[in-house]
Amino acid sequence: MKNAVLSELFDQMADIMEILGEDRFRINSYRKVARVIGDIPIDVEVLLGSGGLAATPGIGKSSLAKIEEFFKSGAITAHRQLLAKIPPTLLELLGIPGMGPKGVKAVYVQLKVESIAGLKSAIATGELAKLPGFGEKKAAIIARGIEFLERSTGRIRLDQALEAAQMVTVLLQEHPGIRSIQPAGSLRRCAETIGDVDILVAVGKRKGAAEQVIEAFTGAQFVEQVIASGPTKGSAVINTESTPVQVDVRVVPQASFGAAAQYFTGSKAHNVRLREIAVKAKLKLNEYGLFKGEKMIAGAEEPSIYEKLGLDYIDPLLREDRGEVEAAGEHRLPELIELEDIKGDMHVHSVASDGMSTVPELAEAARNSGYKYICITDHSQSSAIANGLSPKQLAAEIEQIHKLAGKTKGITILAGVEVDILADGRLDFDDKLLADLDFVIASIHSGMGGPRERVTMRTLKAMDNPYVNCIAHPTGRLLGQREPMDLDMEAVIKHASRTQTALEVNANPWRLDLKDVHCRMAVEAGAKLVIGTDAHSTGGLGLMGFGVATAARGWVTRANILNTCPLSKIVSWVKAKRPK
Ligand code: DGT
Ligand code: CA
Ligand code: CA
Ligand code: ZN
Repeated sequence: MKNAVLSELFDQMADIMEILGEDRFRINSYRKVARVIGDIPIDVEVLLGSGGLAATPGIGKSSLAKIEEFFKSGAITAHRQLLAKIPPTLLELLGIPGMGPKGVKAVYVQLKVESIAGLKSAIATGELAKLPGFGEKKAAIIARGIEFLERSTGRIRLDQALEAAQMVTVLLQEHPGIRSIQPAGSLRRCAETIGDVDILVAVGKRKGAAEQVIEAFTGAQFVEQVIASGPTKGSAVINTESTPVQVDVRVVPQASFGAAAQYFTGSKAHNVRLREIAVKAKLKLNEYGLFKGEKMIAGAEEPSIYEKLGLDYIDPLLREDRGEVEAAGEHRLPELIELEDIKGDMHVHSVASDGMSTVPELAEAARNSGYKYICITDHSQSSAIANGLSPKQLAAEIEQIHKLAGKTKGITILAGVEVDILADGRLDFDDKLLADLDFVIASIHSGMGGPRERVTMRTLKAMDNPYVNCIAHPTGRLLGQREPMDLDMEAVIKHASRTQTALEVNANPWRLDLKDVHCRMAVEAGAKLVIGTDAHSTGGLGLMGFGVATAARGWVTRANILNTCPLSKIVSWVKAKRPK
């Protein structure tokens, strides 16, 4: 369906004509066409074929000819001619929050600015502020807009996106007339990074309800810049604690809420597959519903879309076109791991190393989240910046934990460690000390930029140690900050399964390590996974959901995860690897 592309083409023609100072009447009529096409609930091409488009108010004869040309040739001559009249870099100015076509026209005509670089220097010299209609304040807004644009080429983390979504949800759910509200897009799929946050809202039939929701959103205190605002869609940059985030809010009728949720959750690749199935079944699927001819056969509820397409319901976490559509057709989708399946956290730091909470505080928080056990895993001596423990300090901590464990009801506290894997693959503590622990995780914290053979060798060798039960954050990546180690993941996974060593799915949203596709490789190779938060405070225990979602995106089930097991199973699992 080309509605969105076509709508954008007309908008761009209007933008360029506005910059060139052309006829106001034609500009307005192009804008109108863009809006009308954007709002048409069915495929414009189909509507054109049936003659319905010619009868649609707002679509004049000359626009109709352009739309016909577009579907015949894939382009519009008038659009191409307009593009040829301006420097190509000029369009990038339109993407700056705070710069509309009028502003672009002003800087282009009066200051000869043709690009973002040119605009930046006009701000620096003060020329922009002096331009009539601008002033210091507007120039500052535009400077911030450029800054945002340049910063936001990077994607944000899942926790940041979630925070933004929660801010908007809390604001809007108070709004009268709202029936449902839900995140869509990559956030709903829990992708490892998020481009922008998509939020869907359903309203009742009262006139003006949609506009009011959009106004409430774009007028909110936390909004820094409104990027676009229409009758059913608003797009704005909002300020969260850590970063500005772009949020798109779309308002849809309740009767289409399920179809819109399906469409705007994506991924695009997944949607393409569903539409193919719809077409084969002589049905039509779009963001308004699933249609048989003119009749809507599903739309209000998302699951019924899948059902009517002959598919089992596909969890949003799997919608990446990685085989889930085929599996849904053959009733062989996995029963995905859920947060409720997790019985304990195996990777937690206390004040003994670089954590902020004490062991009793951590144990209580874990019990309150319904866990049966928690494993305290402070750093080892080589991690000096993380205040790693000396052998003596670790021995004292083990004793303290075992004493405390005896006195604590409702949860078992395990004495563990996160022992450094040294440059040659040996461990930071000797086996005798490790043997006193209930559970040992090992990880690399230095030399991560080393060559593939070396980082792989270090990891494999650590797994050979009979006391190492888990490799934590196997690749060491920090999203947006540090590249993963160049590990031979296939070799690591194979060795993990062979040596009965679990691989961690680190739940910290900076890490998500292993990532989804590696989780899937691990499961297929029969390796065990542990989901751990790497918490450094009681609050950090709450990150578990990010790890669970990441594992689920890798088709992981409860049976693949060690810390879904009762404690007795973990104890015997550890014992089985140790010398008899
Ligand atoms: P992001 O924002 O880059 O992290 O990724 P998404 O998946 O959230 O992408 P976004 O925000 O551009 O669009 C949200 C969803 O809307 C997307 O996952 C699928 C749907 N969608 C948007 N544009 C198209 C399109 O042109 N074709 C199809 N089939 N679906 C689209
Ligand atoms: Ca998005
Ligand atoms: Ca979006
Ligand atoms: Zn750690």
